[in-house]
Amino acid sequence: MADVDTDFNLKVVLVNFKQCLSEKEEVLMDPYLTGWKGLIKFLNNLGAVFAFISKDVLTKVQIMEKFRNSEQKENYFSLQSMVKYEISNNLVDFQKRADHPDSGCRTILRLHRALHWLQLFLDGLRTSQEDSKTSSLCTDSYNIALATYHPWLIRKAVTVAFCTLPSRNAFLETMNVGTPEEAVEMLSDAMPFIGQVYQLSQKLFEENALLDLP
Ligand code: 1PZ
Repeated sequence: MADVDTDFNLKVVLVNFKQCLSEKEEVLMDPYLTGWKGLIKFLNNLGAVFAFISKDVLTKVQIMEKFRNSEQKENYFSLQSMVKYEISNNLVDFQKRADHPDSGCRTILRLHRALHWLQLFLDGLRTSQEDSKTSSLCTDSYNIALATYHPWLIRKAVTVAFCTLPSRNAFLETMNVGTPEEAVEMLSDAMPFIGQVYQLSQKLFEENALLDLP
């Protein structure tokens, strides 16, 4: 595959999620988006069948980058400042998408749910037996974290895409951090940070009744 990015290294990507965590327990937007852009690259390396997924993530990252490049950029410095700003200025559609169809809050909520999937999947991969099926680990995490939010057609397409995934060890090698054992070690180091980013965001969205935004 000519367009495979051989410089790619999942460790570098996951470090961005560590950098999201501020001393004030905020989740910083820029490293969050950089982390997602790295995950898009990783997804693209897995094959064309994942293009419809990476395209959706890219669209969402671009929505957020536009806010970060606008006059309101300071308000989008962290997830916490974004929520405060958008809610106090009535910039969030709560019932159905209308005046603010692409608010930062609803856009980040989609990425936040996907981060939950990622956390469950990578933890599953890390703790699974060598002969475990990547597609089953993927499907199990998907059913817990994302499936309820997707219509039938997407659920079907996702299941088909999962079936093309390589074996557990081959998948760990696509992370480009060495042997499968070294990849597992890297995941053990990195996953707590993803977990913390997820928990802080979940708390924020929960406290502001943002978990069901249309
Ligand atoms: C290793 C294999 C990667 C599998 C990725 C598993 C996640 C499947 C997600 C399927 C998304 C399908 C395309 C678009 C769906 C959108 O409708 C939804 C809701 O957005 P809306 O329509 O409301 O604007 N988008 C999402 O749910 C975001 C999904 C992001 C998935 C990120 C995957 C991260 C990959 C990391 C690679 C290790």
